[in-house]
Amino acid sequence: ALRYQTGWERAWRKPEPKKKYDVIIVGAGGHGLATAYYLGKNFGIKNVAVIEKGWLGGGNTGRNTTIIRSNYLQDPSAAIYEKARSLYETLSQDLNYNIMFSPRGVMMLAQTEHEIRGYQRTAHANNLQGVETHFISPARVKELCPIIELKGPRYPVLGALWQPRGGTARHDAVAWGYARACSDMGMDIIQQCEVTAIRQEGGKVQGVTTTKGEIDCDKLGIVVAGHSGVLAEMAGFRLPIESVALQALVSEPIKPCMDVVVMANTVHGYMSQSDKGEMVIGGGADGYNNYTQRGSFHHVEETVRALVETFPMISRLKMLRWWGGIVDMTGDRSPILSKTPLEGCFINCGWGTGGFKAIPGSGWGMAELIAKGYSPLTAEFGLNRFREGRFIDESVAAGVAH
Ligand code: FAD
Ligand code: PYC
Repeated sequence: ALRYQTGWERAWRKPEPKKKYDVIIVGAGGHGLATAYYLGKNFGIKNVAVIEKGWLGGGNTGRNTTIIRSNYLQDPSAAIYEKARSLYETLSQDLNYNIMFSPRGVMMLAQTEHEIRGYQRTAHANNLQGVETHFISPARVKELCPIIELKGPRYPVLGALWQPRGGTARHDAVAWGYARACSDMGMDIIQQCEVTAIRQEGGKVQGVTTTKGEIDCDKLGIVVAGHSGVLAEMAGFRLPIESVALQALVSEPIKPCMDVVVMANTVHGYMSQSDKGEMVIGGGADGYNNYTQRGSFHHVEETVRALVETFPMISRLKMLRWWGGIVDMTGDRSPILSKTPLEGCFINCGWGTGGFKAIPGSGWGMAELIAKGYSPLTAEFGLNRFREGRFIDESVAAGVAH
């Protein structure tokens, strides 16, 4: 039947690069595309190119397990993650593209006394920040997710931090929706085009050298996740970032058995069920720096062990696909959205294991930073915080072991 499906319009144009743009964004992941979108939508800046070395959404944006939540501890984090979560609520309508946002609820299990205290603290902080979360009892955990084993062979479930409006969305639809909207505004998304050098004169950015030639710009945004260190080196500065592999896997599809997202951070595993019925699974990041888009064997073993003890009914499931992405980790597990030592050059990175949920808020703030030189959403996430010791410690909220 698909034979007759011809003449479809391209969702986004396939342009050749122009000689010069007002703004170039390097990296067509969710954060780069959202930045371009809000530059156009909120500030009318549309002479923009998004340059991508592979295919758009082919980095971590298309490799993640799509968990969306905003249950972070510190005020600047809650502000940007909740801005993102609230934009996700209406993103399908905004982009006229179904991103399948599913606010089914996210729970983070407390399996030690220490975690109970940590999550109760977060619930109190979230209530002050206007983010709805609750610390719930083991009985309520079982009610929300009947397939959980509360006793556990190693760690019992003692409660959970529950965010009822957290959930999931279709990851590549987020990239595709933003890409189509950017292209419709006249922006150029240039794929299969690697940035190989950043050109500068007198301390100010001039443009980039790419595999499709030299392209000039007034302003440059570096939004390349696991390759941030590489691009920063091209621009002449260093970043407090490490790149490591984080892996995920999905099972064969089964009947609906779980309609919430569960993260079990003490035993290091998390799971949700996709609309197709596959169980979507992930665990901790690898313990050594690398640029491979696949994870280590010992981590996947640890992840599967953790999930089998939390959900014994999955012990016979067959796994279908297994992949990895390169995540960019900062020491305080918070992102960097910042001006850089090179005038006109901005950077958005350090989202590590948890940036999918942040895409709309990050794009919103980054666009404001590039357009106006300041954004209240990004102000605390500058590079200077590392020099000044103003860390935004989110190692508990990051959830994923690292
Ligand atoms: P990317 O999507 O990686 O985009 C960067 C782009 O830059 C890439 O497409 C790359 O090709 C391009 N690029 C790099 N170098 C160059 C160059 N020289 N020239 C041109 N282009 C270049 N987050 C959550 O919130 N929830 C989750 O459940 C979750 N699960 C995850 C599970 C896994 C297995 C992984 C790997 C990550 C997970 N994350 C999760 C994290 C999330 O995926 C990332 O934080 C987020 O997708 C980063 O988006 P990005 O746009 O910054 O990067
Ligand atoms: O940030 O919620 C998250 C997450 C879950 C799995 C990977 N990251």
